[in-house]
Amino acid sequence: MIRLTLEQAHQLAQDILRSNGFSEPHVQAVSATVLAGERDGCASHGLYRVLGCVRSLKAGKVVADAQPEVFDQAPAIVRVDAHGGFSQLAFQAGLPVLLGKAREAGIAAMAINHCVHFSALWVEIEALTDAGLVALAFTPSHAWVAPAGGSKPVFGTNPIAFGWPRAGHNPFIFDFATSVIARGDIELHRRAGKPLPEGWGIDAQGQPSTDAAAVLQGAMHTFGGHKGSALAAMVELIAGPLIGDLTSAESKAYDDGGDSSPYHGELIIALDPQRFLGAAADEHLARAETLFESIQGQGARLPSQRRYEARKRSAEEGVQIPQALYDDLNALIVR
Ligand code: NDP
Ligand code: PYC
Repeated sequence: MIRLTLEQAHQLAQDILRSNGFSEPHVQAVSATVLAGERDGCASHGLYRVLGCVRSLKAGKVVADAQPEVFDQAPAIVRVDAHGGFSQLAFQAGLPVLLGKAREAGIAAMAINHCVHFSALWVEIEALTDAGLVALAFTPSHAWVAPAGGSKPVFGTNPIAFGWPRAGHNPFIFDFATSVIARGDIELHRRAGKPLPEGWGIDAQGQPSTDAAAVLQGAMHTFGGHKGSALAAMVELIAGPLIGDLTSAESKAYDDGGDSSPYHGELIIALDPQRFLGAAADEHLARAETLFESIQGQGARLPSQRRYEARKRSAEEGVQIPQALYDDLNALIVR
C-alpha cells in the first residue's frame, strides 16, 4: 500500500484527467468526486475510477469537454442534458434549479440525460441534505445482474441512495447497489487476486462461482432475492424510460463489447421538510432523531457512519491505495 495526503490524491486525479484532455470543469468535478470516494473509504468508487474515465475517453465513449444544458421541463422537474459528458458537471449545472423548485413546490425532480456515470450517489445526496432537503437518487448501469430466478444479465447494479438532513449531525444516508455488491468491488477482488464470498454471482455457464473474473464474465446476483430484483427493475424504469434514457441493457449494447463506463440517465428527487411541515417541522424532525437514537442506542450503526469515520481519519492521515493501482494511475499521466 502507498499512503497519499488528500492533496496528493486530488493532484494525481487532476493530473491524469487534465493531461488526457478533459476540460477544466470536468477535471474539477470528476476529481472532487473520486477524491471524496477515496477519502470516505469507498475504494470501489475512489481513485480506481479514474482508470475507467481514461478508458472511456480512449474508447470514444465520453465527451471530454461536454457542456451540460439545463431545461426547465415542468414546474417541479428540471432536466439536464449532459451531452455525453460525465454526470458530475451535469448534476452541478442542474442543482440550483432543483433546489429552487423543491423549495417552491415541496418536491421536485432532476432528470440527467445522456451522461456517462461511474460514481457513488451519496456525493450528490450530500449536496441536497446540506441544503436541508430529503433526497433520493437512482441510476442504471450496464446489464451485469441476473434477475432473481434467472441467470442472464438484465439489470445494472442500479444503486438507490437516500438522504435525510440532521441538524447538528451528519446526514442519515444510505447508498447501495441493488446487486449483492457494487461491480467495482468485484473488479477490486480481481485486481487483488482475491476470491469472492459465496453468493455474489455466477459464471457464464450459470454456475455459482467465487472467481471474480468468472463472475465478471457471467452475472451478478441481486441482493435480497426477488426484493432486490424488483427494486433493480424499478431503477431501470424510473431512471430509464421515465426520463427518456437508456436501460442498463441498452447502455451495455451501446458500449458494443467495450469496457467503458455506463452511458444513460439519472433521476434525483428532492423533498423539502419545511414545505411538508411548515411550523411543525422542528417537532417532527426531532421525532426522526428519536428513531436514530433507538437504532444506535442498541449498538447498531447507521449507514454512512463508517464513511464519516473514514472521512475524519483521512483528514488526519491521508489515504492508502495499493501500489499497483498507484502505478497504473501514474502511467496514465500524459507527460
Ligand atoms: P455497501 O454494501 O458497501 O454499502 C451500502 C450502504 O450500506 C452504505 O450506505 C453503508 O454505509 C451501509 N452499510 C454497510 N454495512 C452496514 C451496517 N453493518 N450497518 C448499517 N449500514 C451499513 O455498498 P454497495 O457495494 O452496494 O455500493 C457501493 C457504492 O457503489 C454506492 O455508493 C453506490 O452508489 C455505488 N454504485 C454506483 C453505481 C453507478 O452506476 N453509478 C452502481 C452501483 C453502485 P457505510 O458506507 O458507512 O459502510
Ligand atoms: O460499481 O457497480 C458499480 C458501478 C457501476 C457504475 C459505476 N459503478
